[in-house]
Amino acid sequence: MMERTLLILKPDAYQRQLIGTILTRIEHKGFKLVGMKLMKMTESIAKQHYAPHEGKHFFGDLISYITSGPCVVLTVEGTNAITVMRKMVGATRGFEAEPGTIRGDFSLSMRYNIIHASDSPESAEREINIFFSKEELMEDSIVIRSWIEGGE
Ligand code: 3AN
Repeated sequence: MMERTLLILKPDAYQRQLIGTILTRIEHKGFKLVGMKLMKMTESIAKQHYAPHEGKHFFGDLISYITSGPCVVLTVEGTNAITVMRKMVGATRGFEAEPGTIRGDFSLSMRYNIIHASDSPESAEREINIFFSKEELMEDSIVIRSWIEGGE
């Protein structure tokens, strides 16, 4: 099933200059980038995004971290994008994530775990709408197909 999911390459990924490496994995897997922004999240946007964790003991630290530096926010599209990206991302805690996953290869930490990926179709829709307007999401498959097929 064609799906879209929201990814956040977090401030630790930016600081460690891993953005290109992670984007390469996502593109090589076959996902299409349909939305992409470099942004330093405001506290208000961060709280909206992490609303399901409000009240938890780590909420304050989570908001401080995600607003501490630039993030790359993406919407990607492809077959079963939500499940497949969660597999590619790996377990929440870097020290538990399997080698070969993004967290497994690049993080040992629970908080500084490089990347966020939506965990369900409902979260994906909610999260995409926080970061992207309809006009900011590319509807480009026809253009790309004509290139691949050697059209004008
Ligand atoms: P995931 O990012 O794997 O979906 P969530 O949604 O459970 O994980 O948690 C969101 C973020 O909150 C995690 N990426 C992590 O940075 C932080 N977090 C989750 N659980 C804890 C915890 N028990 N203590 C500190 N930080 C946590």
